[in-house]
Amino acid sequence: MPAITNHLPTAELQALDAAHHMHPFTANRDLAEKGARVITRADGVYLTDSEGVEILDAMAGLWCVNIGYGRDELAEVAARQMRELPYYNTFFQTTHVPAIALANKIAELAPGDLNHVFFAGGGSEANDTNIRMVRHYWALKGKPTKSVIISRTNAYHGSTVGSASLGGMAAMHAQGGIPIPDIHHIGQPNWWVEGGEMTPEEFGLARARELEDAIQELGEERVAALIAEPVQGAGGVVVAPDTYWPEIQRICDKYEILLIADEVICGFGRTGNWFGIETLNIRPDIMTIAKGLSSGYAPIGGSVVSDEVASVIAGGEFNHGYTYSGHPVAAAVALENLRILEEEKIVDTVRDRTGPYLKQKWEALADHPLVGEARIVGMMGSIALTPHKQSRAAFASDPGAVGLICRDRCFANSLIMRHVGDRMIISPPLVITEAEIDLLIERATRALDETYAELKSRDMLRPAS
Ligand code: PXG
Repeated sequence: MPAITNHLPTAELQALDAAHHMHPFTANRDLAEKGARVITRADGVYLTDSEGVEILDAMAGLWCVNIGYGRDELAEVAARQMRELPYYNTFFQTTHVPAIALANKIAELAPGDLNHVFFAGGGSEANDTNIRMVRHYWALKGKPTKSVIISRTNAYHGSTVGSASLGGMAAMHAQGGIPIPDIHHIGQPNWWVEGGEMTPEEFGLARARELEDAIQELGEERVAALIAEPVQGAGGVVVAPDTYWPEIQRICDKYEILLIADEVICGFGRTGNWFGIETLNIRPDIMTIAKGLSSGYAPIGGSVVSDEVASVIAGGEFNHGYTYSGHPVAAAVALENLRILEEEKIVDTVRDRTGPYLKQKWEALADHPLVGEARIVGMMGSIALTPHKQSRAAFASDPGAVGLICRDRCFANSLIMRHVGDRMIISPPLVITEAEIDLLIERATRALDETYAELKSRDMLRPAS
């Protein structure tokens, strides 16, 4: 076999990829026919593919490359750590400096009494930890019947059996025998799609009260926790109406249930504060973290746990842990990433300067004939595509068909903007500059114009009846 390097022609790399690599969330036979896009390098907010095309990555990889690509400091820290101590575990009454330092740093950054970290390899594993930890917590408190975890439709919490059960993605639940028992879903606060005749404010309250209804229906003595993303990411950057979170917090305070904030996307500056819970004024008992923790340079996640929960769990042995919990190289890389985020005031810049700049430009996209609402919090934004704004109509075509056309027009314009159904989403690196934001908006507008023209010519600008 020839050495597989960047220098092989694209078609050859694609054939080798198709022969042996199974892609996540992909119809692999279809992809094998088309050939996967091969990314060869990246710097700042730009990717370069195997054809030498430079692409503006408005998704920061998978919502994770918060400090942008190409930061040598992280590579150097990783190399140093690999030489010094490439691996050791934190089981069996042992620890190491990177895990100690990272846990302390996270405790310092996390608000309130979220002072204890249980490490995992990523967000899915961390949410599996959360399932077991909250159930074990209640068992230790003498309330073993409190095992139901409430989540929301269209939520994404990961792909393991446990975390996908927490998630509210119907297409995922249709495969592989999930959900596991004792997971209950309530409606998502997606006013654009599901708000009907209600105002956003009325709808936000109504959806939050589904939590209270569920607790009453299931019985408080059965409910362990609610898990929710401060802003739903993979579900389409769904920003809840302003009335939603205060009501959810009121209900969590009133009943004896734990609140788990899944900060895998929102954490580490994405919403313009260190954590989404600060932007939305939420007081959770546990936070799930991953992605921006290391800016994706190394796989690491974790559960950040309150003093109260940690002290109950500390009472005995919690029979849970991963080979790579607190992996020294990943932890050292994450620590260096946090240093850069902090010292270069990247979160402050998003909150005070680039975030408001992007918001103004992004919201102006709502003037485009194809765009209904445009929502954005910090550096995560979405636009709803619609054939008729006033009625918030869906398209007559299959859900996602228009989004896919727009996604392809984005690629053709060297912009990575994702689609979730007929919603387009962005989540750029937090280091994106004003000039790069201008370019992002210029390319997005061109993609929208081209999509509009294509829909017109194919007679697809029709609302669903
Ligand atoms: N929670 C949230 C809120 C996430 O967004 C996870 C947990 C799981 O994390 P790991 O590290 O196990 O993947 C995620 C991950 C997409 C997409 O298509 C989003 C995620 C992962 C893959 C694809 O938007 N989010």
